[in-house]
Amino acid sequence: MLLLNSGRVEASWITRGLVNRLKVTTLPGQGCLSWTPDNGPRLWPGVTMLSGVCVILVLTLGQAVLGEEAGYRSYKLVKVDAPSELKLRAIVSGRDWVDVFSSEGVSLTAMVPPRHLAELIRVVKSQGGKITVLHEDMQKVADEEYRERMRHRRRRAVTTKEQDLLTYLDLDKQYAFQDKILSGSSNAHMVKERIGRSSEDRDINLIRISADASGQKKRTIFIDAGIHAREWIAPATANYILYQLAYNASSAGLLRDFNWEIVPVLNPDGYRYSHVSSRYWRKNRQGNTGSQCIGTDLNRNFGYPQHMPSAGGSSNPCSDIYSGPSKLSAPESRALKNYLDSHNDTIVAYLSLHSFGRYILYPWGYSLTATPSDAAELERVAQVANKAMSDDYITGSSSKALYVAAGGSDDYAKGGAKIDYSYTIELPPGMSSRYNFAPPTSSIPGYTSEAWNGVQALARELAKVTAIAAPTTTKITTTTTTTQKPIPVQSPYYWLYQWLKDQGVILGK
Ligand code: 0X9
Ligand code: ZN
Repeated sequence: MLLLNSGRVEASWITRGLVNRLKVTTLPGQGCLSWTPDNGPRLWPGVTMLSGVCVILVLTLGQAVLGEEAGYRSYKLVKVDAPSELKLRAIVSGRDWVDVFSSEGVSLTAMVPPRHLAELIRVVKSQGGKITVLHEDMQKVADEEYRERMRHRRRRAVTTKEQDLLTYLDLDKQYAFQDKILSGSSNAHMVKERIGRSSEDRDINLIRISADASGQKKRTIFIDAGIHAREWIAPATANYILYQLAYNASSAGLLRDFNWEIVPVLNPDGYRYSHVSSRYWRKNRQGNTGSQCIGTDLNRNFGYPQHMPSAGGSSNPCSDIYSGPSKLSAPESRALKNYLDSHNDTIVAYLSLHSFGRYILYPWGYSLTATPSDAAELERVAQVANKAMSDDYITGSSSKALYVAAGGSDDYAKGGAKIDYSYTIELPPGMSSRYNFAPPTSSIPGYTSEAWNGVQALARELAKVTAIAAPTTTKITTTTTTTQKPIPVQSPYYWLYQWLKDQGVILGK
């Protein structure tokens, strides 16, 4: 579509499943000046002409420059079945252009650039495996997804927070939602806090939800989403959880037992980029010295127990799983790390929302052999959440249930920040669904409410088995309560302790 507007021409067209916006102006004697949100201004010198001609020139010459490299024309989605996990690893290893979407046992689904398909077919065959092309052109898939989204789009500029829960929000709408949610609840007290800034200087926001404004120190459940840009169901789920906690009166018990801290989009730059430019973008948008390629995979950058790109990450900045030059080199991972470190006296559970595949994962991701001493307890609580959802989540340590990948936020939360209950939840759809990072808008309510059921069940379980030191912000006048130490869950008197706590005789926790 072209719009003529007093010498300036604006064009918009759809590629990569996204609307591209281009403004072109004639600069007399100098040439054509184009501007796109992603590429900024660019001068096309040596041509002095009418605006309309400028547009044709820029559209024709500009495809490659103005973002075609971010498209997925003829990219294939393939399923690889290998005879063993070892052979599956051999197929992928060293091939940084294989963008693994999901993986289960001896199979994986990945997106592959067309120029590498022949090589992949050869390698899979030489390892005795099987390769099936699921989609011939991922651009078409992204375009179709975009059209589906547009069919569900609210035409009104102003939407209610309830309407916002029914769709995938672009970054501006996501920020607006965070502000909308803050006011209007009679059930909960909320504050927004900036925990850091992204590499492109955007706010990384956290919403703290508590029963009231007293500032009472309580056990806290921390949830983040959007570490990976393209996993849009994750921020949508975080928003839903925020809303339910703050606006559903039946969340009173959960607010009595816990404070909640939620970061709906940890990687705002990447999230925005996956909306406006490149649908399958995963990393942040940080530049890399000595490379044209952009971005670090934040979930390879947390450096626990140390920076280990060779364990399921990559040292190649062009890879989708680039671990970064050093641990915590990305401002987004640093922001999360600093927050967890400085609030680990209250945070009892860390939940990181990702997609897809329906997994509940816990540490360690960095090693197949290392196991946390409380793995059985982590598994037990994961099962409680699973039962409250569709009961078909795969639970387990992430290295065993999924794959080895060092540098994850969950490993840092447990090993670095010493938060006992640390989970990565891979939200729906399941592994075998034809929708990957793009479940249709119509499935959002089902998926988000399923996750909310799991989170509630997990919280109710953790209310029984976790405790923090007595609150410091509440003035306690009686001596009996200040000296009361939490009784461990194994104690035969735990039920009595819990009951006294519920009656308000013992404060805190
Ligand atoms: O690979 C990841 O970072 C996560 N899967 S995803 O498909 N969302 O990219 C899994 C992370 C599990 N945790 C660790 N490996 N520490
Ligand atoms: Zn992810």
